[in-house]
Amino acid sequence: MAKDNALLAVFEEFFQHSPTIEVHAPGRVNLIGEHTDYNQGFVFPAAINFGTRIVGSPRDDRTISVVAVDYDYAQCEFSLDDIQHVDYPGWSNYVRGVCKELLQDYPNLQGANLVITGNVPQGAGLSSSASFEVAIASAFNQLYSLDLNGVNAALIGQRAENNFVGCSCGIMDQLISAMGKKDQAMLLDCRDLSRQYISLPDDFAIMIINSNVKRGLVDSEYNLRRQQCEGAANAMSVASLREADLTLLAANQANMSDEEFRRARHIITENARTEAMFAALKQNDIATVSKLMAQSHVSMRDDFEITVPPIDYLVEIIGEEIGSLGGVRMTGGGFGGCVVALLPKNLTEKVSKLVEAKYHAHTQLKQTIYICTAEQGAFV
Ligand code: GAF
Repeated sequence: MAKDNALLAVFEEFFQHSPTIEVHAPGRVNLIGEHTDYNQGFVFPAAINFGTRIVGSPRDDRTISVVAVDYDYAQCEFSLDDIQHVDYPGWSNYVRGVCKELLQDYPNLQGANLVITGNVPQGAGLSSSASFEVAIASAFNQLYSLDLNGVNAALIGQRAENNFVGCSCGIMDQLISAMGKKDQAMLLDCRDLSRQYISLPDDFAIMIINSNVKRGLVDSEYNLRRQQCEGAANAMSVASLREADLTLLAANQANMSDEEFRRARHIITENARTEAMFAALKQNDIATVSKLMAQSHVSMRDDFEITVPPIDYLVEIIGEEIGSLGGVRMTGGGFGGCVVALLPKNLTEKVSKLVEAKYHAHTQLKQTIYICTAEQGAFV
């Protein structure tokens, strides 16, 4: 990510004046509660110290002019009166999508000059897109004093993703990017969007290990999981899987496919684990945290079928190393991406060395490790 002063200089070079606003929106790591958000369930993410930064100025016409520092300073322009999805440059669809959704609520929106940079690893399951969407919403909020709050901004970002970009994602990523708090994780109830925050233990680190598995077919597999969950909910005559429990599921097993059954079992058990993990962290009961994260991973691997062998391998070797002193599981939408470990700070070096020694030899891939901190969201 370009440094702030550098960003300023880029802006001045492209637009011949100084920016009037600067905003930042973080990516996120999810500690537990995977694919539960669009099933009206619980998620437990933290915003992280990687994000998207934008500097901008207002315009007196309806043109949006954007420079993407990380795409070789590519510049793209479009009019708020004619917002079309484009094949190229793909990144501009996030700007277009958010503008289109903003126009629903603010039809008289004016244009903007924007320079954007980010350092959330892309395609790693750390929400680079949500951070981009929330940063755009935040930029317009500041440029035109729009009275957006974090929840509205998150919903706008989610609608942009659902309606314009084409992924039927839930609300977790945008909401934590907008509403995360420093040094805290957030238990979000995706049914009513109520939030409870909890400080992470001082002597613990959030360690993220990027498997660097290239994620393929993510959107289509993601959308398919969502359909299967809806299929299972229909078979049980409930509005969402949040309303179901294991007894109802067993009673209706004959009404659904084996896949629908296992997808639903993951969601039902994952919701329970997510609430239990919040309670365990409150008690500083790390042995329980460890067990819940391990169970979550197995459920994602066997019932939801969203993990891949290199990720399973990372979870296995790290889990063996840290035992009940910490937890480890895949984080994010799946089909590649990252593993998250919540572990005592004094174990991070040992775990890094272990992964370095074993991961490449076993998978021919090279990991990237980030020791992260929980950070403040764009609207906090
Ligand atoms: C992706 C989605 F964008 C989120 O809404 C969530 O469903 C997550 O996958 C899985 O928990 O990040």
